[in-house]
Amino acid sequence: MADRRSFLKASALGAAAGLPILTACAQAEDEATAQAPDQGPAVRPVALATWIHGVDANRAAWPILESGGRALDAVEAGVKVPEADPAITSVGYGGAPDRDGRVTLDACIMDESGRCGSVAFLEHILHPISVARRVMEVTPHVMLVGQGALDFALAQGFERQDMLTEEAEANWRRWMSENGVTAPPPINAENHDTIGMLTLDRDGNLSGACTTSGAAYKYHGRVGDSPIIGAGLYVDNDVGGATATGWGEAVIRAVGCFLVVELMRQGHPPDEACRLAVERVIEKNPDWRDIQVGFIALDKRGRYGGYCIAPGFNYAAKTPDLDELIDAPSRL
Ligand code: SD4
Repeated sequence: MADRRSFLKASALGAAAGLPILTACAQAEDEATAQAPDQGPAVRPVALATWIHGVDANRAAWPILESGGRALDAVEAGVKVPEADPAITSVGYGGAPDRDGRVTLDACIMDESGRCGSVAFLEHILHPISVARRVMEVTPHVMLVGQGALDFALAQGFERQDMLTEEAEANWRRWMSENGVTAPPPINAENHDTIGMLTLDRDGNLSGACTTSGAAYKYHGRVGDSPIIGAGLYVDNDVGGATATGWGEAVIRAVGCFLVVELMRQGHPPDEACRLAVERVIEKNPDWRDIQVGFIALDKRGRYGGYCIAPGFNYAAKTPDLDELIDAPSRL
């Protein structure tokens, strides 16, 4: 990894010096093994996912990627793992409810051709990411919300189920009695562990997915960044993909993931693109010292990186050569 990090640094210096990194990428992107002198070999496949639960998500995605399967199938399979895990309290089943005690889910998915699907404020469905994919594949729309999203899911054969676990309900009741109905949702690094995931398959195609139960004890009806294309997730198969975690309102204000991808398009390597996007979030959010926002990014060549405001954010990376959890560098 040390070598990889120094290679990323070298690329960052190249970008700063105005070297034609993007042009080199574009020329090389059809050849999995192509090498630009200052970039090293392209790496495929790659799975990248936020937080420690990203390790298992990557492992669930890996058999698909390794056998030459599609990035889209891999990214969906990956994020379904935390969606179904009751121990993960801000994704899917077992996620913290809103202040009315209802678990409302946000998710989106994007494929290599720029198609995307999204659901927001969706209740009672174990795998919102699969509903988002269905929105993408069988409707002319990008986004369905609330009751309409639920009706669509049920009509598509998804089962209705209770998503509030006993433990999540007990925590919610305790928080409400200690804080009252008008308190803002708790804002700290631990409150944010959405899964955002990016995959690059053996054919060189990228996909991404992001799914969450959102900020704990949010106002009923609140939607965060995670289902919003460009904010919580963005993929451009010519360039790379990015996904976000943290205080969604701050990410939305900066259109964070679109920004990360555009920075990569300008030639910044993924880690530097994430850092610059965090700087933008900081510029746009005067309360930035009190919040957490983290981005991860994966480019077309299999290079990846992450950056966040406050220490504590980590992400998982898996390639043919490594399977690791990385502490993202932070501004604070
Ligand atoms: C949101 N970005 O709804 C998400 C929060 C998050 O775990 O990361 N939650 O704002």
